[in-house]
Amino acid sequence: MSAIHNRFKAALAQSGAPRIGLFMGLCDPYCAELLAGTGFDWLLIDAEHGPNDIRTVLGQLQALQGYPVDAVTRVVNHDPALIKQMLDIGAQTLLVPMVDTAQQAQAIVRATRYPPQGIRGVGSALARAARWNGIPGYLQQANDEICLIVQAESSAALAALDDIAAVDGVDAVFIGPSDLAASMGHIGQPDHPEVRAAVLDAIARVARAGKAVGVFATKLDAARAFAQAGARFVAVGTDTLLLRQSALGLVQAFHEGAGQATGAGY
Ligand code: 3PY
Ligand code: MG
Repeated sequence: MSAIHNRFKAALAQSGAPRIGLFMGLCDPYCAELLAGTGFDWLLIDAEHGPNDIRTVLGQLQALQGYPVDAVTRVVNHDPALIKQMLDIGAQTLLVPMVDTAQQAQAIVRATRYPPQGIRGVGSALARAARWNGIPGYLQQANDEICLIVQAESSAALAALDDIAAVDGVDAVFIGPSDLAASMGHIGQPDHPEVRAAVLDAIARVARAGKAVGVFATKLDAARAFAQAGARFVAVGTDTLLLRQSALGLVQAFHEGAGQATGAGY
């Protein structure tokens, strides 16, 4: 197996149980490493909405390395220069938000590939991805080991979904119910029945196109329904809300005199 084998890409290409993931917005390697051993199949380093930069993404990639969990990095936009930096620090699986057309998807594919397939600049001597020229054959193998996931999260994207899914080099399409809800006139209601129906329809269409499909689920019943409909990877929460909700619950339990465990052991 090559030194840069992309385990997540390989898993998406196979059938099997859906891969369960968590979005990380705490932007910290220490938190990422804590989560790495909790049983999730993949963890999303969110540089779209989380206050991440290249250095904080780098620290989280390093923290996850060696754990039985796959890192997915969400970039903030489609900028090829930013994508190049993310790839160079070792992000191999990218989630790119707000992809509304096949043309945009094609341009993003090209940003992730070295020539002749794309336009990624060559800087392997400076790149952790190549272990600073320490991985023989990195430049020749890198294109094949990139996993590109584009996000469809608007009515326009759903209208163009078949064309987006058909783009060569797009490994998977990820449906974003929150932005989709906003686009459909139901902002703040990702579980609205019309949004849920649109998500289920999108999952079926991407699966029919022969591409892997992922989705974010705000409720576990939705996660199960999406997996049943064919989603190959499902995010079931965020680290920010896990921390906030358990903090709120602990304070509330104290004030109510309930016997909830404190997570003692310290
Ligand atoms: C969305 O729901 O809009 C997201 O980007 C995350 O799933
Ligand atoms: Mg979104």
